[in-house]
Amino acid sequence: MTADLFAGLVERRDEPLADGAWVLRGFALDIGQALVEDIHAVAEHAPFRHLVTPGGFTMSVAMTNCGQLGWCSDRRGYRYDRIDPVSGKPWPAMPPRFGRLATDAAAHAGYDGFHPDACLINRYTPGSRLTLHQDRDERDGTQPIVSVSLGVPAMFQFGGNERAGPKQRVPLVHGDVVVWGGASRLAYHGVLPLKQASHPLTGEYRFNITFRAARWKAEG
Ligand code: MD3
Ligand code: FE
Repeated sequence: MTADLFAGLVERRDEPLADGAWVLRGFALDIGQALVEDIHAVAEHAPFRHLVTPGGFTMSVAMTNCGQLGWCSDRRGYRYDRIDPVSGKPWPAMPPRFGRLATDAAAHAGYDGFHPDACLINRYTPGSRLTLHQDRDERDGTQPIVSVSLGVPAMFQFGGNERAGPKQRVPLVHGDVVVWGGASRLAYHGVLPLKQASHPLTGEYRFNITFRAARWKAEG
């Protein structure tokens, strides 16, 4: 109810973030509740879990996946896998609403024909964070990544192509979509520790969905 009330009041606008990267404010706002319901449906089949990094640290962010390929981490490394190692079964299919949103958002930012085969869902509780990293487990750097923020707001950190370079801080709130491509595709980024807060649709949680074309390879 509250979400619907605000849906018409929050501004939709496109903000350039860096070369090739756009923040589409409120792009997913009108389907926010449906997306949260889809996340819960995915998590019934592939529960959220805390992955271990190759260095032996347990991540504070809980993760699950849907779509053909899921991002996995353990002591052996990072990889994309067709099978959920927890259930031993393929990841749940990507909800049709997810695929449409990813393709529409990418096209809106100038990346036509984006068809993700991998969808990683991150779940944050107060204090959860993602330390500065690059996303480079995908085969083709010409394909963008689309990310959707839901629930409690977070402070995103966005740097350049070197870990030690200058960083901008970008607040991301419920319904915001970010498209990362082109010259920004290998930029360092992270999420600062989530603050304690409550959102009418997610309680104390923040969810972030990222869409990737993990195995996609350009012709020629
Ligand atoms: C910048 N997730 O799952 S996507 C991740 O809020 C991740 O959970 C963030 O970073 C989160 O890997 C939001 C942000 C993102 C993704 C890909 C990028 C930023 C990027 C690629 C290049 C530059
Ligand atoms: Fe990332």
